[in-house]
Amino acid sequence: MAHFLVTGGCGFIGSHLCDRLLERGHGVRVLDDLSTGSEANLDPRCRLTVGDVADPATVGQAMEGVSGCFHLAASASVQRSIEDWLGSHRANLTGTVVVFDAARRARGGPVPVVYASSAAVYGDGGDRPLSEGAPLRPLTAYGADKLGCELHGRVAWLVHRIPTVGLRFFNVFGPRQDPRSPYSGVISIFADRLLSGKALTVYGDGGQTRDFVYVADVVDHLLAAMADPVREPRVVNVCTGRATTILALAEITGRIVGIRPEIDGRPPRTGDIRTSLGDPSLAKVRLAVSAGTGLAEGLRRTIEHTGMQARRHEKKAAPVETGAAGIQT
Ligand code: NAD
Ligand code: UD2
Repeated sequence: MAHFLVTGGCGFIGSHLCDRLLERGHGVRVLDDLSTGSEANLDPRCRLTVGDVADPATVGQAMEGVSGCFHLAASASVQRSIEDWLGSHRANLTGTVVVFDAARRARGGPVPVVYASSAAVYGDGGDRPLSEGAPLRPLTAYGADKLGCELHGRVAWLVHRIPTVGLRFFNVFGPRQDPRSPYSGVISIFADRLLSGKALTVYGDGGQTRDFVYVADVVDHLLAAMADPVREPRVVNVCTGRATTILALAEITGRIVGIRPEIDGRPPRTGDIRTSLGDPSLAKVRLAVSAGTGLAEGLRRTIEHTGMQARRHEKKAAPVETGAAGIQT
């Protein structure tokens, strides 16, 4: 049984990875500051340290004795990288350098690191499917920091022989994605609003497209990357190669929930990318992994989970009848 460190393991993607590592009989350590993640997402068999990924002493301790590190901790919000440039940079780029440096210093030699990059490094890549060799023109500090992670991931190997693989996640969706912020993933927002009987907000004409990849397939890519025997630094897309418009997404989601969605049209969001579509071939060739879950099936599982969560919250919020003696009945 190997032990792995998952930074950001209390988050949406990280918690699904922790579940899968446990299923495979591995030991799991988690480092998370609970800034956006929640302990409720985490299987109690994981050993959780609540702390900051940008703190060298904390990360150094967490790295000791593990066979590999999955580095997912970051501020995933583009909006936060606009409002709090320095704070977002510290978490996303300084935190990643701290992880690489701790992987180098760990007793027993460099610890392999698989880390989360993002399609944000491409910026607005135009209509064609984006392969890893496409121009990298990030449009936000968030994307620039993710590109910085990739450059340091390359140096980690060239200078310190730390094996690294960067995974460029496109638009990830699935259970546990938090719908509560206007900048949450569109699928988590649509599912939550439809199940609450609310209208769906569509920014722009709804013709903008995204490559939506289901979280279980993202976990497949993370595990395949860690198992990759090749040690040279890699950067690999995590995508399906299929584009879906936001209007089509609204229609499919409505069909699965059984409610015709009411659309509330708004002006386009500043900086919104018109087309985002990835080329999945390198992952298939180099990591022998592909995203096999169709959008409709992924949506069904997400909506089922969201519905269950909504019912659980209703039960918690339901008024409690009290008898004459004020005793709860
Ligand atoms: P998330 O917010 O659910 O998970 C991030 C986790 O990191 C949270 O548990 C949070 O508490 C933790 N964290 C944040 N800053 C930290 C810090 N300084 N120290 C320790 N822990 C910290 O987001 P997610 O969607 O699961 O994203 C996971 C990773 O995938 C991130 O690196 C994100 O940039 C990347 N990514 C996600 C998507 C997507 O579509 N969800 C797309 C591209 C890239
Ligand atoms: C994703 C990431 C962002 C960054 C970016 C890089 C998330 C949540 N966002 O932004 O962090 O990595 O990719 O390219 O992972 N939309 C609506 N109605 C809504 C919500 C969204 O119409 O209620 C639209 C939105 O204008 C956009 C599309 O849906 O055109 C997708 O929005 P998103 O926030 O889910 O993801 P994206 O690609 O903008």
